[in-house]
Amino acid sequence: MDSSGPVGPGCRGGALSARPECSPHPSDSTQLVQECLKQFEVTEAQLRQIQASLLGSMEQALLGQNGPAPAVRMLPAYVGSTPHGTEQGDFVVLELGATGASLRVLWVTLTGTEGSRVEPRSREFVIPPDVMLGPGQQLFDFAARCLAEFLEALPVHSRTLPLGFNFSFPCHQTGLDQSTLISWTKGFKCSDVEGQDVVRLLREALKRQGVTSLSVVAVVNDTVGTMMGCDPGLGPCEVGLVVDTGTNACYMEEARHVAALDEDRGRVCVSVEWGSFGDDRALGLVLTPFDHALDLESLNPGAQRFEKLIGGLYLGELVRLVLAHLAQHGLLFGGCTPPALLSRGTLGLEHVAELQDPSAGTARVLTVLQSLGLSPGASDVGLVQSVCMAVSTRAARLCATALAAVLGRLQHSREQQALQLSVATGGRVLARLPRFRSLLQETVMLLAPECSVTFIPSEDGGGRGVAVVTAVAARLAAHRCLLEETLAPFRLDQEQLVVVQAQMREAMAQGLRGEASSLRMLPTYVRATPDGSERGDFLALDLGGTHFRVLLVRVAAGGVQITSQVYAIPEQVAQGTGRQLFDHIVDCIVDFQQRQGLSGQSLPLGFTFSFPCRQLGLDQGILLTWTKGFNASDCEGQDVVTLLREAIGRRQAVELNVVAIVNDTVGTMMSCGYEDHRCEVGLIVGTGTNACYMEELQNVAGVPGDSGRMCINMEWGAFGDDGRLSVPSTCFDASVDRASINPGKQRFEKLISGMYLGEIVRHILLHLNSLGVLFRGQQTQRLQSRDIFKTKFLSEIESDSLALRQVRAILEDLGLPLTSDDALVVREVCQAVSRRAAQLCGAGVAAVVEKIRENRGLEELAVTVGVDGTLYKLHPHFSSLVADTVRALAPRCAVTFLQSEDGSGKGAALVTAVACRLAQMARV
Ligand code: 0WK
Ligand code: BGC
Ligand code: BGC
Repeated sequence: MDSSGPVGPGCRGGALSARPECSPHPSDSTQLVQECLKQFEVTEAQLRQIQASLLGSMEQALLGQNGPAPAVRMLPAYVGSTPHGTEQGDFVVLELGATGASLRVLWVTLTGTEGSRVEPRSREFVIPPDVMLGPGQQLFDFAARCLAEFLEALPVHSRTLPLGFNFSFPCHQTGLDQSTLISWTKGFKCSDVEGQDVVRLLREALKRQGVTSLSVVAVVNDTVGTMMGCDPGLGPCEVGLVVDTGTNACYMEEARHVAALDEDRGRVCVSVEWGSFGDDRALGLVLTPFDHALDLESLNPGAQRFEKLIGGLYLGELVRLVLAHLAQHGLLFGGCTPPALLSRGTLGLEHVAELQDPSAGTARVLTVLQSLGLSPGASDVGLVQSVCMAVSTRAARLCATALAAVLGRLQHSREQQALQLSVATGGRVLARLPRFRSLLQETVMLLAPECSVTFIPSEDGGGRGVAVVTAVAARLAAHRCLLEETLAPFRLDQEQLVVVQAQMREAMAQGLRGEASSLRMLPTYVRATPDGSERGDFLALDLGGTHFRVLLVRVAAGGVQITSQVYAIPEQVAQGTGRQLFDHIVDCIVDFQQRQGLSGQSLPLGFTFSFPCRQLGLDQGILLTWTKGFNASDCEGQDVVTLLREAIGRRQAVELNVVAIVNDTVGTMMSCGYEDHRCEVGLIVGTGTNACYMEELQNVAGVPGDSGRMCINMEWGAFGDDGRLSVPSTCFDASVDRASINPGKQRFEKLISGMYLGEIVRHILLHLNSLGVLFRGQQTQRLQSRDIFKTKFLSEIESDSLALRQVRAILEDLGLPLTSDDALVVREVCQAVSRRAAQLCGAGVAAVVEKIRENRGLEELAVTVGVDGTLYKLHPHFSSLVADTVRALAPRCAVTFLQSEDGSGKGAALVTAVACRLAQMARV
């Protein structure tokens, strides 16, 4: 710096000396003084330029487009859930960083009733300089000891008190209690903290110091605490402004404008971190040599340039540098530069506040200067005050400019020209420099005239606000525990799944041996999968899934052609009489034949009948019990093919040759087997669930012959109906079972399939609603109605491509009054329920493929599983979770899952084709 500018500490030619350096009083002093102070004047044009540049940086950062050195950071503060006003309880707040070399501990009691306040108890602890610059552990241990000391005198009574950590530094927050320090500011520079989660560091320190009565539930930036502490009676504060040792602001931004967040509804609090504005030279036009000198000697040169123009930590230093400059140029203190004026930190905020206080008379100013080791003359008072005024005026106007930029952002974000809002303010610069406050208001009105701003000084530096955020965090943390507790039984670990696999193997063996077992292991009389030589036209029926279909299946050399028609099975038919049901089926067949010009033709027909049937032959199946919402009378215990034939018989002029009845699992296996000959397992995960596979005939009791294989319909939906399934049954499963038309039956199915998952979720949501975790505990009528939460919602809500906003849309269509937190909770519930279903299904498939491998005495087995069913096909993660579980539980089986394209109708036709071919060969 040239001789005309300020000098570095100490004296010319090097080392600091106690003896003041003196220089002659220049003739043109007034002009020199004017020149010097003029540097601190910022014109309105410059302010507007800074305002525009800052607004530009803010919007760039919101879009996630930060340059190499982000001008401002725009950090989401995870405070979206605004206080209900009902928050109550005792909270401890630890404030670190807001007020420089001290930390404050507060005990805040929230009454939960508007207007009634309990004065917080607080204590300030001075932080030794070596602690502010030493190892991070030392700083956090110091904080923990202060907390312990503070609590000693207070009625803690072995409770665990929620602690809110007011940590006033730039942090990437990833949760209300997770925050990574980006960089220190304001006189702090502890090692091993930047890049770390400061909540973890505090928790570890509390542990090391044996403080067990505190649980850290939230970390909050001081601007957020200031905004949240704003008395709701004075109107919602949507901006929090702090000017203390450092400076910063936060405000409520539309969530959809924050690229870093996956949310578009509602608002979220964003900490601007404007202290770093200008680090990319945007401030070049207003920075003075004094600012550069201050920056060079600071702990973080080149950083926080904007803060160093405004923050209370720097105002005194700037004044000192100017006073030193003026003294060295003989313009002050008789041209003598006392050592005090050359040593950093001599002048603090309180000095500037006193020196510039217009009501402080000359005597007072002289006293203050003498207390600093200076020997001022009366003539110096005016100049010293002007210097203080120049520095703090610039600070106030620049702070106002930044605030005006934030207001401009709010105008953009709310698409409102005129804005009326309250700004909560905190910090000693605002509190101690009255001129600062008035200049701030004036300049804001100048730069943002359309905004009518009410400034609301925070009464306790944001302590109450931090307590409110902590209360909200505590509430969310408590909700998180309740949610974890509720969902824990749905989280199955590998060990539990291995047990399920073993229990299924045991039940399979018992079922095959014809012993009592919840797995009926029904022989299907399908002995082979298609070999591609099948030919002909076949009719097929597909009953039991979401849709009833009639199909015309043409099997030719070139492949299989299918024409099909979906028909509805009204509930009153599905739950009417058997006669009604089968007459309805024949009506559909006749309608189909007419549409396809097949009337009068008697094509071989394959009947996919997706219910448990004991087959006595390919075309004989005794219905054992209805499942999946069907309950037609006079059918159970009857041969379904007979019932169909009788219905055909009741209909004049209809000729149909029912050749085979197959289960949809068998149809699916056959249909996929036509494409992939290794397909020896059929799996359905749709309305219901079930599996079949090719078993060695010798293992099938009750079916003559012991060579070759036969397809076994496991009817695994009933697995566990004998109580031998160790998977914990939750009260929600019990509610779904109780409300079903077949209580106590199809236990495994009711844990897995599409007919039930939505209902399980609905019951869990009702439970969480009753606990106050969801929908603010408000009763939601809509959720009381059965089947209102469709299983397809799970598939939609869990889709990765669906942002939270779409989750909300689905739920709002259900008329649920939800917050964004609620949408997250609902998604988590859906994930837990579908994950359990997929894992259990995977454990079942693992049991089957291991059985086949062992049947064949193979080290390794490569097998294909043909799959169908809406849940398996539409759910975004179900199929991969099933495959992961099978890989984990049957590592020696290479399992390919082949989704059936044409459903099991084709399979039924192929079974019919095989039967016809075999019958043909038998006749030849
Ligand atoms: C389509 C098949 C049908 C089966 C259904 C199961 O063609 O046989 O019953 O899948 O899935 P859902 O329709 O129950 O979801
Ligand atoms: C920090 C901010 C804080 C402000 C006021 C700045 O140095 O980066 O996080 O809000 O000081 O304390
Ligand atoms: C039935 C099975 C059928 C499964 C899938 C179950 O309810 O009992 O026969 O395979 O649903 O549709």
